[in-house]
Amino acid sequence: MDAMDTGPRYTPDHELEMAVQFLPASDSKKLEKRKGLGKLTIVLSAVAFAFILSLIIGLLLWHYHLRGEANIKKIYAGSMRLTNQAFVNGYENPNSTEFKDLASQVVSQLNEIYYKEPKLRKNYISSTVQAFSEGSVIAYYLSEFHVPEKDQVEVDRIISSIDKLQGRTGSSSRLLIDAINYSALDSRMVSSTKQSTRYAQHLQPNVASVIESPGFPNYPYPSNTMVQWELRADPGYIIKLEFESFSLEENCKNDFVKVYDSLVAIESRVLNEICGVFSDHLTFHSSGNVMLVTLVTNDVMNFPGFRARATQVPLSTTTCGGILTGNSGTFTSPKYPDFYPQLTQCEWTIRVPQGKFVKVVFDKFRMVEPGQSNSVCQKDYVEIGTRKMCGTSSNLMEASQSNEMTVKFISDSSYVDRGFSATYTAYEPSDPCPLMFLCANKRCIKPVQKCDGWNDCGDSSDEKNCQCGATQVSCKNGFCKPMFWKCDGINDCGDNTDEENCGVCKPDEFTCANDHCVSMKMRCDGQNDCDDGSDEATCGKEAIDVPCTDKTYKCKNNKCVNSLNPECDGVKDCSDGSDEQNCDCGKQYTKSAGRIVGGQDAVDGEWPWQVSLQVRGSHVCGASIISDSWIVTAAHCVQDDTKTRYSQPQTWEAYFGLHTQKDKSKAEKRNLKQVIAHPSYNTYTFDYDMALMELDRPLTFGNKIRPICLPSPSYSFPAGKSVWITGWGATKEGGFAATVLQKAEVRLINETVCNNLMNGLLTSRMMCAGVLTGGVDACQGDSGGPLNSLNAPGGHTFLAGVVSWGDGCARRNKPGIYTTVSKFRGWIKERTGV
Ligand code: 4AZ
Repeated sequence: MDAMDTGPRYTPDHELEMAVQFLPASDSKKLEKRKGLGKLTIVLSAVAFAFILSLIIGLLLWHYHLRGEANIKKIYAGSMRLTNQAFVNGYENPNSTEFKDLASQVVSQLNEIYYKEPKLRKNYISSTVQAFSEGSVIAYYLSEFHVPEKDQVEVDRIISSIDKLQGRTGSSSRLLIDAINYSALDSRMVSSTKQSTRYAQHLQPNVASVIESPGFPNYPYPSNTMVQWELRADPGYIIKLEFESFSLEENCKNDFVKVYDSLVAIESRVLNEICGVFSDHLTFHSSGNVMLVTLVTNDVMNFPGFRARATQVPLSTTTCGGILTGNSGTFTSPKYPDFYPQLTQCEWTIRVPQGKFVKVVFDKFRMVEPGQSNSVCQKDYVEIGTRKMCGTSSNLMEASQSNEMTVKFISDSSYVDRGFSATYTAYEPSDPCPLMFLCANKRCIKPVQKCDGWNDCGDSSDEKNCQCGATQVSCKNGFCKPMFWKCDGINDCGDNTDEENCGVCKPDEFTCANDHCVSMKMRCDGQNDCDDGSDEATCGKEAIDVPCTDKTYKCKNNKCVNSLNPECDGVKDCSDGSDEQNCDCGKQYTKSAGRIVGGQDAVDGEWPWQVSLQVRGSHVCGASIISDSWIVTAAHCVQDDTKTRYSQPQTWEAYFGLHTQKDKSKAEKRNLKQVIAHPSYNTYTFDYDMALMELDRPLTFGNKIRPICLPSPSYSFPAGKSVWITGWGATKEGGFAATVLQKAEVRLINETVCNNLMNGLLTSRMMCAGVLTGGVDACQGDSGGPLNSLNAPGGHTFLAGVVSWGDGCARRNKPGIYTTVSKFRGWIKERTGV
């Protein structure tokens, strides 16, 4: 159950429109004087009168309309402590008499404060109390002003020093106040067109409350919405908020979640603003017994949203710092890898044996905060000696000149982050890196890592001043890179040297689809210089019919066009429009920006064509939906062994719309009617590793179940293109299968480069994808699943490959090998009609 449903729900948002006042009427005496004049005079007077009247109306319109527009609605969020009040339970419920009574006193007091200051009095509209919390009583409120643009800075200044004004309130007021906190409300929350909802929840001991964005997980959150969750814990407790799933739009300007250490959205109390996709720890702690979570969306794209668990945990003072001794050890910022608490100060003294020096390496380091310059670090930072460090870095290192080092960590009241995880080691001053290479940043790396093309030091010092060997490319900028990276479509040198002179065309030449080279000047000049028309493709005019080759796209009417990947790109290239037919495929209803090895949890519904093929209730292979009755998998998944007849349809159950293997109840299940392995599949070479499966009953497509697009035989997937692999396979070589569907981004790798890396084992029906540094790959159990390639112009995902084989998983220089689907387009059509 959504625990939030149990809390009081109210929508206090009021629409406060500008009050309109009229100017005094015209002077009536002047009008009386005009009585009794001659006809002409009367006519002239009437004309003059009409002129003056229209002038006055014009002036009035100008005054109210144009000048009124220059007034900007500003809402200030504030909190204050009422020192002479004691908290009663009724203050938690805005409908209670106690709440209303105290709220009206607070509003009167605020009115009194604002009326004292002419600049505020003039622009003040009204205030509303949002909530109260313990200690003595803290009041949270919003005050609305309509401020002319020119006065904004002044009003901001007065508001920021409001605590001085409150001292001047009349003695009649019953409330004694202090600890006033103010800031202008985030302008994205001010819009009057947003639907606004506020939920309140008092957490129960030992019970987690779940808060979810509206519609989660089945529907994307709504547009133009602001939802606030007001969370309270018992006195003496703080709130721990853990996001279990988080998928919002990448751009925080559009949609965002803000978490506040307050019950009103005061900027100085914001813990963080988050958007995009998170699959790792995203946990916040309040400093007191209240927290406010806000979700704000606009009308640009909606995403699945989030689910979070809120619990109350006992308040304990954060202990951190201390004395660290020995030759090595680790230490972290408080609560790492959760977000560190605000207003924290820690100090570690690292003392290593006499005669040795200290080296600290920060494996993880993140203290990012809006308004904080990474060179000055005035908000949250780590300080070692005179050096202050903030921002984010993966290779921070500090070394001492004695056997002692002091590391300080400081956080202020707003914005918290993940902090750091660090390792310290003692080193011999005369030999900082025994038998190792000493980087300029004092890191030690293995000698073989020097000049190997990889930036192992982090500061590239291991790749400088290198004599390139015969197996390396000499980059113009002095780096040496492995030869097999040459011409792989990726700029490894940094200055593109490794991608120049790739045996195709010179820099001032255009590479035709048929690999001919023509002068760049011939591109889009109206002449078919390449012979295949590719130099005239996508020049902003209609595609031209060209003789059919294996590089051209064949329309339904058997004519061929020269356009690159014309299918479903939103542009009609074929004269019969067939390139834009059958395009109800490859659309991601639920999309995010980023186990498979080195991947992350997919968002539920993100890969709606992903299938889990199971035998006796266990996941065995992946597959992809290509129509309501057919799926594609790998032939090696359907080879019989001594125990199981994988080639038989009755062995299998196929699950659709599945996210976590722990909950199959929500997924669609189908049995199979037939299994067709490619007749040329070779069990030794894995050549022709493709199979088709027909379902016993057609699927009904919805948001979480839909087909992927199949590429035509001419579809081009260039080396270097970023593609996604998905599956429930092992999360490391020899490891266990994933529970939640995993996704990982990899790149397509040049065929020649890959064949060299795979010792010549590639055939023309295989393609390679991976991250050559290692760490990201498909693995056992991902087989049969999709290699997803997004065609940006049309926004459709194409099935570039089927997970087939590899030399282990995620090893350096060992990409994953995939069956090239475009080579099987004819066979698929022949066997399935799709
Ligand atoms: C497998 O055993 C498997 N690293 C699939 C993919 C890869 C390796 C093994 C690629 O199903």
